[in-house]
Amino acid sequence: MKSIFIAGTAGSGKSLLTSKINEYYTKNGAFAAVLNLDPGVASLPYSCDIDVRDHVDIVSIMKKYDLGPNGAMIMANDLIASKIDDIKLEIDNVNPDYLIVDTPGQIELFAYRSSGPFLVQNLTEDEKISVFLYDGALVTTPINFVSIALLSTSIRLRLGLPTVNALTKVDLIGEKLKDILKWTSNLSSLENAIASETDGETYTLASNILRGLNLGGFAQGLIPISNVTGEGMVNLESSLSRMINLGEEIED
Ligand SMILES: Nc1nc2c(ncn2[C@@H]2O[C@H](COP(=O)(O)OP(=O)(O)OP(=O)(O)O)[C@@H](O)[C@H]2O)c(=O)[nH]1
Ligand SMILES: [Mg+2]
Repeated sequence: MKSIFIAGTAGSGKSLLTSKINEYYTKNGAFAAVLNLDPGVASLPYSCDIDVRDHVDIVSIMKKYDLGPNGAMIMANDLIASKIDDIKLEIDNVNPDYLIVDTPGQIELFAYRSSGPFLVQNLTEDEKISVFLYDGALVTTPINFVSIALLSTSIRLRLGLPTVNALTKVDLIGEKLKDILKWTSNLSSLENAIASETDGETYTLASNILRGLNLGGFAQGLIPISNVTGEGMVNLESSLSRMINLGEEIED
């Protein structure tokens, strides 16, 4: 069983992409299943094979412990981690070829608490990778792009998974896509874009962050996609196949 964790900023398109990848594998004759790890989600664009909401109820947690939504999310994630054996049993019962894991919207609560990385490391023993979603609607300015690249690097550090980077919502950003792709392939074009947008302390901070990010690599191979029009999905799917099957494409 190979697992694909879908991560990214709130609203970046994780759940919709989860459903598209599930459809893709199923259409190609593979046995795929979806695990929803978001205890707070009200509705999803796919039907879950395994759902943490069967194990924790965020509304009851808020009421019972008099917590706000973020406090309840933290407690819910810790509770999910404590139920890992039950969830693993469910995964083993389904036993798909591909397990696609939709992660919670509040990525910082998931990734920076110990429960998120614990779940990622221990839910399955086999190969796992992540897809990190850059929200196309967010990264249209150079400063936002650097900020999300910093977040994505930090999440990579926390989850410790080989990662495919994707840029979602390209159907909404028109000509900006060209700029974003230029920024990812040519560091000096991003530095120039930062210089033309800011100066003083913000410029110095952004340039220093960028230099640090560049040492570890960031936004590598960023794949533009639209979950709505399907644009770029073929590229994402082959990139996933290459990474997860170590070069072996799944058969049509
Ligand atoms: N135009 C466009 N809209 C998208 C795309 N991907 C997602 N959306 C929309 O963006 C909104 C959020 O999508 P979700 O899939 O729920 O995003 P998410 O990352 O799972 O959101 P949270 O779990 O709440 O953080 C929905 O209204 C989607 O229809 C895309 O590629 N293009
Ligand atoms: Mg979601």
